[in-house]
Amino acid sequence: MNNVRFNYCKALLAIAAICILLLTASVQAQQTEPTARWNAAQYGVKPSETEDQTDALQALLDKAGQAGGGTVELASGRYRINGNLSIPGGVTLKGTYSVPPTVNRKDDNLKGTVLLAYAGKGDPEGKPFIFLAGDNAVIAGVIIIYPEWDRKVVPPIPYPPCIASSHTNNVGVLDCCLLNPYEGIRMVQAHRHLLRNITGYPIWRGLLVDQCYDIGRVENFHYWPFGLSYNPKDPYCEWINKNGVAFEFARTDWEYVCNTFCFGYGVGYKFSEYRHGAANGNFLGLGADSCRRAVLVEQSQEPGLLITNGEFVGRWTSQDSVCIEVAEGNRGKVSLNNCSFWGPVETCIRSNSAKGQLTANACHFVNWDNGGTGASAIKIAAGKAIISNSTFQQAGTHVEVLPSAKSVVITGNQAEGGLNVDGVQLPQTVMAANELNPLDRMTTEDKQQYIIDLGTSNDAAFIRNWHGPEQFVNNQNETITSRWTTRESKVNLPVVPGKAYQLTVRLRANRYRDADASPAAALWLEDKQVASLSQKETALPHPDETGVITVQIPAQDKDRLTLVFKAPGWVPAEVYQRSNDYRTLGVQVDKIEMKAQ
Ligand SMILES: [Ca+2]
Repeated sequence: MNNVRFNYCKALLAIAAICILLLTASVQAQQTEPTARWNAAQYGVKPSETEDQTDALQALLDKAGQAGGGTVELASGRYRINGNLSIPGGVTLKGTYSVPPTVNRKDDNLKGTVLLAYAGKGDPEGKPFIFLAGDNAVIAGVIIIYPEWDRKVVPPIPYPPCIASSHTNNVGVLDCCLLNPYEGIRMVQAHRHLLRNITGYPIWRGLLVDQCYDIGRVENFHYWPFGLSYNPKDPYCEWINKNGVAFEFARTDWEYVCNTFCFGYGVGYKFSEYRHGAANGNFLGLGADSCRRAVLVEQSQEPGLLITNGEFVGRWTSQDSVCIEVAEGNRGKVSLNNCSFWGPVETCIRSNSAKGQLTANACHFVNWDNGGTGASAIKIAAGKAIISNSTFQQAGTHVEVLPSAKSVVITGNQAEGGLNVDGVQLPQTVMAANELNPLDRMTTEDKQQYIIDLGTSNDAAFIRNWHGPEQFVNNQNETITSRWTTRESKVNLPVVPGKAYQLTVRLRANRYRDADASPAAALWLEDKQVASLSQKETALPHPDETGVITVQIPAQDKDRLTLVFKAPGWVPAEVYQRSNDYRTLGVQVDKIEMKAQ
């Protein structure tokens, strides 16, 4: 037994000696042999929510920089960083993640590397939390959380950028979650940046690129309300939905942006101009949901913005949202190819730029005219535009050309109810090979006698600025299709020149509130009042019944007349206690009939 115990002790001693030798060797290797990786835990950096790790981690980053670069590895854990970190050229600060993580709540007990940021509270122009200080500096695989953030504080407290770089080449931000920074990433004179696989919900701005003169890459972003239970009416969510910008591109040459998504911002993608100019580039697979402006082009370079495979989605009950707005001063071309627009929105594309050119090719549109007042899917208020090979999945006004537009070419489009263009008669509107609407298809014989049946899918080509289609049941239990007029609703009436007509308007009698109240409610033909809409004068039946107004129209030179329903308007919610209907209504119309005499 003794012998065995003696041998056992000897073996233990021998093992201990070997261990000491190995340890010594390893310490010597750390000191003398070159390495490309530093494990931060071995240099006094430890996970702690209470003890500041700034100095220890910065010292190791500097050491890696002095060694010529390499990777500083941070093990799983929450690291409190009271100050700022500067990553030297050639150094990667790397956490545990190799795909971008997401977070449900900021206090989740997450596995993986989490940096807790505190510095710069209240100072948006202060030092960034992480500065990529030299060429090829990289941060990768971490979650960054601002623990002092509080969604109940509105407006949110500003902080400096979470990650920034300037006067560098080839810096990178990879596989990170920027959970709740005030400003996410700022790249100014950071040429050929590579920003890839980023999640999070930056508050005021997610990304700014400016003064980047060689091609930067932005790929696979997902800016979505991580860490929040989202409620559009919550003041914090509302603040971001009004003031937040997910992506902003000012002067950058040939920026490549691919597969990026954002939710609930004031502007999803903002193209702006500061002192050094604006952007041009390739924007493939942009997504924006529930933004006031999915894309806002304030300015772009003349080679333009190539936006392909975009998905631009509306914003619930909003009546002021536009998916793509091109501002008046924009000079560059905006090219939209194979983009899809859906979700409730007022207008999908609005171009106001006199010098710019907009092309929408092979795009798809549905769910516009959220307010139901006849808003168009595409509105060209200025400059030049081409709308081609696109599809519109609902009846309504598909394209609106204003007299201030320079040239609008509309070809090869299909639309529910036939393509319906407002401004078709303008000399600058050129159209060919579009799906015809019922008005386009009318022969001279058709024009002798026809009925516009309001509230059915083929009424859209005839009407402008009406509320949406709806139905009511009359005294005979018949379902009547109809539309309400707005304060001023128009109807295009084709006529055969030289023929007199009888016009018959069939409308619902009992909701004549406005007409009762105001003698100004009237029917106009071109610039002449032709009939009253007043209850007394028209003596329409009561209640829930349709009555008729007839007007004799003398022979005309032209082949189209405009009938206008004018009314000061009334609001159901102001008349009926239980109503939630805040629309301004005029009268409810079932049918309009024209008959040559
Ligand atoms: Ca009808």
